[in-house]
Amino acid sequence: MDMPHNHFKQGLAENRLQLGLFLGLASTLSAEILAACGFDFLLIDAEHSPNDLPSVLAQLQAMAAYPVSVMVRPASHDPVLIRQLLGVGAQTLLIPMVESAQQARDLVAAVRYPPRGIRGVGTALERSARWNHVADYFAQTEAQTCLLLQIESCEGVKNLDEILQVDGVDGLFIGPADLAASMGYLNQPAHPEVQAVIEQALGKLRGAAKAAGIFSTDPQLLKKYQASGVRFLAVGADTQILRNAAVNLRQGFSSKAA
Ligand code: 3PY
Ligand code: MG
Repeated sequence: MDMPHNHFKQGLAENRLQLGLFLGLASTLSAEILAACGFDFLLIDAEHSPNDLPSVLAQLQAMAAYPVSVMVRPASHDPVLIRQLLGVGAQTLLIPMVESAQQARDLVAAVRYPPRGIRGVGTALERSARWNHVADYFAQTEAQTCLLLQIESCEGVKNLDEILQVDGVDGLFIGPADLAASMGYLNQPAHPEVQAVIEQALGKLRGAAKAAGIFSTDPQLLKKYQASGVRFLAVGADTQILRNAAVNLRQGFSSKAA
């Protein structure tokens, strides 16, 4: 059988804006519902959400039949965890809290097989190779893997120029919440000083070989980010959509009996 194609990576290469949502509900049902809603990518979050390897696998399986790209955000840079996530079939990884070129190089090595990297070989046991049904798996896997790193601290911003030079990184994603916290503006991602740093970082990424991405739910900020050349945008989270829809529904009713 054919190697699964990474449409998200292709979209970035063709300069097509990729719109997505974070998935934090750790539910195959809600993942499958959202998979049919027209987003380019859905990001299974295992950094802040209660997702583990089996729940990531189950959601990948639930969404496999739908025309959506799936990304996974692991909780750490651990190459063992990264190997396992790639093994269950994640093709695009978003790695949080990358602060140096060395960390970026280590992460590139974690997603590549020797001699270019350190990923362990076990395709007979792995969904990534469809248990060896994909005949030319080793020839194709690097081209179908997409590595995205999060820049979300003062240190990461300081080292952005060097991180941008690291071969094998496909995109850099600004995390406004953590960046704001790192700058001393906890819970104020829209603070003008935070926005100035984000603008500067996006300016460096414009025209660079690596795609820029960011998260926001603020329509004004999203417009601004889009105008500054961002190629992948996370515009919400399943948890937040559910919460807001439930609050709005409830608010439409009076508590008083007629
Ligand atoms: C952040 O804002 O810190 C994120 O990781 C997601 O956008
Ligand atoms: Mg973050």
